[in-house]
Amino acid sequence: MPRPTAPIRVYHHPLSGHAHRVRLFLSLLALPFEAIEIDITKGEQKRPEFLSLNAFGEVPVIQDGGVTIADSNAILTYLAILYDESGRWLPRDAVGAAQVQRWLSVAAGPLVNGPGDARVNVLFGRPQNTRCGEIATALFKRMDEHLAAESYLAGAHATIADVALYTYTAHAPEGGVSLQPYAQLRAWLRRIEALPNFIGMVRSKALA
Ligand SMILES: N[C@@H](CCC(=O)N[C@@H](CS)C(=O)NCC(=O)O)C(=O)O
Repeated sequence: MPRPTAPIRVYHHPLSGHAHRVRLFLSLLALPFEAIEIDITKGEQKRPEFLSLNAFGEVPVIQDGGVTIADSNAILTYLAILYDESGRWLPRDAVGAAQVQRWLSVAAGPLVNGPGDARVNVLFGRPQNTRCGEIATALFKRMDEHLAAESYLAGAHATIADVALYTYTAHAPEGGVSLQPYAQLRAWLRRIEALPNFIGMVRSKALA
């Protein structure tokens, strides 16, 4: 298994689920990393020195030796291809890779637009948007049905699809979205939390 020559630098914020999915995957792969906090509540992500790492002005970003990668799903893909030669976390065959990518698209779409945005509204004291709740309900119902037949999102074992979907699903109650109706979804969360080297994300003050 290849190893980085120095700890991978991860620019993150402790309440960013996008950044947490990267820290989680680094931990699951048992790769050394150094977390550098960017205070997105103070606009540090829009300063020139950070924009030179990610012109979109968002965490997460990683630096691995001379390589800089932004975007959580791009980072998961990079880490899986470079550091997991077994192809377990990101299958190398066309169908297996497509099945994972299908869920990475969900992680960048309805997961963010539904439960993700509902949580951000609570965290930042913004008015709640009913559309977020509707998107979350439709998504979690679909995931729950899917997980009745499969242990993990893209098949019989965990892949980066599960890593990408975990955080904003687990933290949906912080946005007022209950997980109680979804028994299969909750069982899937517990399976991920039982993986060796799992690390969670801090709960937001909204529910502390
Ligand atoms: N597509 C990006 C989205 C990242 C993202 O939305 N990051 C948020 C924190 S969760 C951020 O940095 N927001 C600050 C801003 O937009 O100014 C990814 O997957 O990494």
